[in-house]
Amino acid sequence: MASTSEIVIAFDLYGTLLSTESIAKELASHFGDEKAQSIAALWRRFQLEYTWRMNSMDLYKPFSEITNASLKHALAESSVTLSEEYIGSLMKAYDSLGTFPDVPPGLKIISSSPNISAYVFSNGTDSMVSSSVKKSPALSSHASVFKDLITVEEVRAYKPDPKVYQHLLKKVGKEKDAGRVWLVSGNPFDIVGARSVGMQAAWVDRKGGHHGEGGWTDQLGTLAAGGPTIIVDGVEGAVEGIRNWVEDNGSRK
Ligand SMILES: *[C@@H]1O[C@H](CO)[C@@H](O)[C@H](O)[C@H]1NC(C)=O
Ligand SMILES: *[C@@H]1O[C@H](CO)[C@@H](O)[C@H](O)[C@H]1NC(C)=O
Ligand SMILES: *[C@H]1O[C@H](CO)[C@@H](O)[C@H](O)[C@H]1NC(C)=O
Repeated sequence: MASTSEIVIAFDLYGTLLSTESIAKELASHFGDEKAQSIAALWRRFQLEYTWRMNSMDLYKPFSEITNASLKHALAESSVTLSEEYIGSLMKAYDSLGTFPDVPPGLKIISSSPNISAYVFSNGTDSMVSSSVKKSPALSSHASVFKDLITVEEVRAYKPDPKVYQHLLKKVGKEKDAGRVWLVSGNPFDIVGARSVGMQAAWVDRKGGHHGEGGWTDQLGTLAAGGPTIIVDGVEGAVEGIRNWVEDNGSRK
């Protein structure tokens, strides 16, 4: 029983463990709240769109270059410009992001649970992800919880390309046992991607219940292998929810 009870959890980094709110605030100091919000939303949209377009074209560039180019697209759509220097400082801000409040208690549970193995799993590059984890004031004190920082750099493709999740499964030694590996992510496309290679997935819906927004609305799962295994309100809820799910379903295989 002991050997079958290991729980492997891979956490998405940006938007799941680390909040990019400080970057939006930085933009707000430059453009005012309203404009900054629409630029940040466009930036995020183009960032995702660019990674998916690169996947479709079978091309790869590091995430920092995607981020840089997609910001310029968002600025151009909004008819504003920023100096290269300022863009550089915005991108540096990725090294000092804060965690969401539910993250430290979740990681604390993991640090006292020998049967949980935790990983960071990101489409950033190795160096970007390791600076984000080590330099984030809030996350660095918990960095030892993670057994490894796994990125897409070696695979040269972005989520939700199945190669990316297969790389994760290989790195955690569960290539033949995807159903025992969990992804925790706030990104619906990431959840659907993980499910379609047979992994379990906990979707972090921080808006759920708070503002009457939130809830799983993504429909692509109905055309693929389904949506989230469980829906949770944060990282602490994810760790608890996964533990409960494994206890209820663990003997099933
Ligand atoms: C993991 O360990 C905790 C105690 O640290 C225990 O409550 C839980 O049942 C274990 N889970 C599994 C799946 O073995
Ligand atoms: C962003 O891209 C431009 C080229 O378009 C390059 O000159 C600049 O150094 C890049 N900035 C960062 C921070 O990577
Ligand atoms: C991928 O990772 C980047 C950087 O790790 C992050 O900003 C984003 O939320 C993730 N989602 C994408 C683009 O797949």
